Amino acid sequence: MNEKAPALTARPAWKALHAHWDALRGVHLRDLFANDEHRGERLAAEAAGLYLDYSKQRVTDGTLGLLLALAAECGLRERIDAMFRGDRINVSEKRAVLHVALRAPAGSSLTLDGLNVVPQVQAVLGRMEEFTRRIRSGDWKGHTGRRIRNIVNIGIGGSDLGPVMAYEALRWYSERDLTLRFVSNVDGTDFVEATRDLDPAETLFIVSSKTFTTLETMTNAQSARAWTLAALGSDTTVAKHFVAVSTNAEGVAKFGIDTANMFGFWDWVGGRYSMDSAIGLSTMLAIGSQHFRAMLEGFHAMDEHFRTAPLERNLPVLMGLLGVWNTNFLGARTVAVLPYDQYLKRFPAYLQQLTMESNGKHVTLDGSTVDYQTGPVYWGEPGTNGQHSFYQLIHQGTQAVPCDFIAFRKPLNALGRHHDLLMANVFAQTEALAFGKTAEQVKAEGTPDWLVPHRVFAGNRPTSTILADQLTPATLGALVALYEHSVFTQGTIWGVDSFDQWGVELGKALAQRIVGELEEPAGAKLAHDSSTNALIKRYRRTDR
Ligand code: G6Q
Repeated sequence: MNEKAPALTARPAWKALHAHWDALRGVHLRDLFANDEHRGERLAAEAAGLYLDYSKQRVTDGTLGLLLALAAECGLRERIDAMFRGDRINVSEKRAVLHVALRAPAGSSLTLDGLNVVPQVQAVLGRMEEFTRRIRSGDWKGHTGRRIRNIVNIGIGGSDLGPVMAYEALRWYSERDLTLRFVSNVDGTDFVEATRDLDPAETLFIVSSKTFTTLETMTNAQSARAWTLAALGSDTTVAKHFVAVSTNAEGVAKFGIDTANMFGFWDWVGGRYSMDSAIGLSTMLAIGSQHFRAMLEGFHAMDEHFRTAPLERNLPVLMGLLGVWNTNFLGARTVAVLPYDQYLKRFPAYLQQLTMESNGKHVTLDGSTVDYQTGPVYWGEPGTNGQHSFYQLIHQGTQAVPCDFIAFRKPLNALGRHHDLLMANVFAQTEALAFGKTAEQVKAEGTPDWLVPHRVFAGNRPTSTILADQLTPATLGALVALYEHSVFTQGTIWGVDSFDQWGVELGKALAQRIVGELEEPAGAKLAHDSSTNALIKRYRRTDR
C-alpha cells in the first residue's frame, strides 16, 4: 500500500490558483501584451536547441509563481530525482522508469538496485550498430545470397508509433536505397499492402515486441514467416530474414528466431518510452548509427536540462504546468499539436500515445479516485493542412483548444518561397489566435453590419510555439524528451502513475476471449450481453 498523499484539490497552491483564475478569467491576452512590452521575450525559455515561447498562454507572473508553488507542494523535484535514481516510481507495476538511461553517454552511470545499467544499454547499441553496418554494406545476405533492400518492422503501440514517427521525421537523413515499411494492425490489409511489391529474397522483418506475446504482432509475424517460406522454401530462411527486438528471449527462440539475432531491452523501459532503445532498430537502419547517436545526444541534452535546470526555466516543467493550468483552470479538454513541418506528420499520432496512455488515468498512485480532470485528448495534423480544415473551430468555436505550434527556422528542402510562406502561417496563426479581431476592426474593413458577428474573432486562445533551428536527429531527440518529461511533470501534479497502462492490458485480454468464440461452429452458445451476442452471431453467419 502506498501512503495517501494529500488530495490535490486541498493543496494551498491549488486553491490559490482557483482564486487567481477567477481574477484572471476576464483578462485578455491583448491587455497582458499591452501592459508589458517585453512579454514576448520574457515569457520564453530555451534549452537543447529548442526555444519555447509561452507568452501567448493566458498566464501572468503570478500564475507561474503559483504553478511552481503547486509543483513544489506535489514534490516535483523529488519525483524527478527519484526517476533518475532508479526508484520504482511505476508503482502499479513495481517498476523503475529509466528510459533516460537509453540515452546516457557511455561511461556515465545510472543505477538500478545498485547496478549501473548504462553498460548494458551501450552493449546493445554496439550490437545494433554492427547489425546496421552489415545490412547497409550488403554484408548480411538473405537466403538466396541477395542483399537486403527492404526492412519491415512488425510491432504495435509503443513498438510501432515511435519507429514510424522517427522514420518519417528523419527521412531526409535516411538511406534511400533501403525501403522501410511498418506493419502494426491485425487487419490483414496492413500486411498485404506493406509487402505486395516487395521481393521476399531481399526483405528482412524486425519483429518488435517487448513481451513477444501481443496478438497483433504475433499474428503479423506468423504471416510474415509464411510469406517468406512460401517464396524461399526451407525453414532456415527464418534466420536470414527475421530478427527480433524484445525482452522475452524464450518467446523469440520459440518463434524460430536465433537469439543471436535478438536485440534486447528491459522492463524499466515502457513501450511508449522505447523509441530510443532497440525498438529504434529500424530507425538506425534507415538513418545510420551516427545519426542515431546524434538523436540520443539530443534526448540526453533535454534530460540533463530537465534534471538540473531551475524549475522556473525548465522547459518540460513549464510545458507540463501550463498544460495543468489549461486543463484544470481554463477547462480545456484537448490539446492540438501542430507541426509546421511535413516530416513531422506522424508526430501528433506518436504524442497521442505518449500523452494519453500515460496520463489518461482516473486514480492516483494510492488508488484514490481523482476529483479533477487528468490527461486531455491530444490530436493534430501538420500545418498548413489543418488550417484548411479544423482551425475554424480553434478560432471561432465554443471551446478552448490550447495549441502547440512546432516550427523550424531552416528548411531541409529549400524550394523557392515555400519556407517563408510556411513560417508566415505559423506566426500569423498564433497572432490571430491570441489577439483576434474586434467588431470595430471588422467594421473598419467595410464589412456590412449583418456580417460583422460572423467575422469577429474573440482571440484570447492560448498557444505555445516551439521554434528550433532545423529538424535534425538531435532536435527530434530533444523534442521527444521535452514531451516525455512534460507528461511526467503533469502526471506528478495529478498524482497518477504515468507509466502503467491497464486499459491497454484489458483490451489485449478481451479480444483473446472472443476470438475463440468467433472460430467456433455457428451454433456454439454465447454468454455475453444481448448486443455482443447478436453481433457475434451475425458475424459468424456462414454466408460471409
Ligand atoms: C506502451 C504500451 C503498449 C505496447 C503495445 C505493444 O507503453 O504498453 O502500446 O507498446 O501493446 O506491446 P509489445 O511491445 O509487448 O508487443
